[in-house]
Amino acid sequence: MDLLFATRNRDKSRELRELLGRDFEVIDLNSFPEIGTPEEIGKTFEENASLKAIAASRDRPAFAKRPSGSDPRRGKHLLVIADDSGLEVDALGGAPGIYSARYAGESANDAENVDKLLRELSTKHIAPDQRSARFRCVIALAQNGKLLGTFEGVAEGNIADAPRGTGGFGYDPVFQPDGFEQTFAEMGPELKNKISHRAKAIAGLRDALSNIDN
Ligand code: ITT
Repeated sequence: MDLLFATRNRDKSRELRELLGRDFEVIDLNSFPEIGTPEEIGKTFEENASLKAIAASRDRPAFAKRPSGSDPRRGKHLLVIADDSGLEVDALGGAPGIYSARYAGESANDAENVDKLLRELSTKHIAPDQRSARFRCVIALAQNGKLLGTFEGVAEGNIADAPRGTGGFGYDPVFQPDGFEQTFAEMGPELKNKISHRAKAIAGLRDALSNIDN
């Protein structure tokens, strides 16, 4: 099954491909420079995931020019998914939450966001046993400008006192999931993909896709 993933975040795309496996051909917006990215004006992960999926699924002419020379008619009905995700830290009232990607500023990179998070926790003197947090991921599924469903996954854990590990992306080096000694960045993709927020959201998406005749 073909899916257009409405993201330009290559780390998310890589993880989604690993999670969905070979039954799905996933193309992301890096193959469609002409498709614009909507402003993420929603107040929840669900709203932002939905608006990203719906906006991209309206852009039918772009799909007709799909790479790989496949049947352009399929473009009209192409299923579109979008992922809105982030980290909620209890001691910070749920921040950075939906602002995770731009926590340290509009064009902040992963290292700057992680730095800001650790600085906030240390400035507020948050003790190691009060650093509970969760990753939340909502995946929205849309077709022809209509929302077909949203699927949520959550991974509970704690914020480490310093970054550890080189795998993954984003806040992975400081997120230690409950029941594990390693951070997401230390454990490698196989284990992360078994327990992550994104893996749980994908389970719901898979169920929905198995009921769609496309
Ligand atoms: P798109 O909107 O184009 O999909 P984005 O990077 O802007 O890409 P979001 O608005 O959903 O995506 O922001 C998600 C941020 O949350 C992301 O930049 C990471 O910093 C963080 N994040 C999400 N999932 C993560 C994961 O599995 N591991 C580490 N950090 C994650």
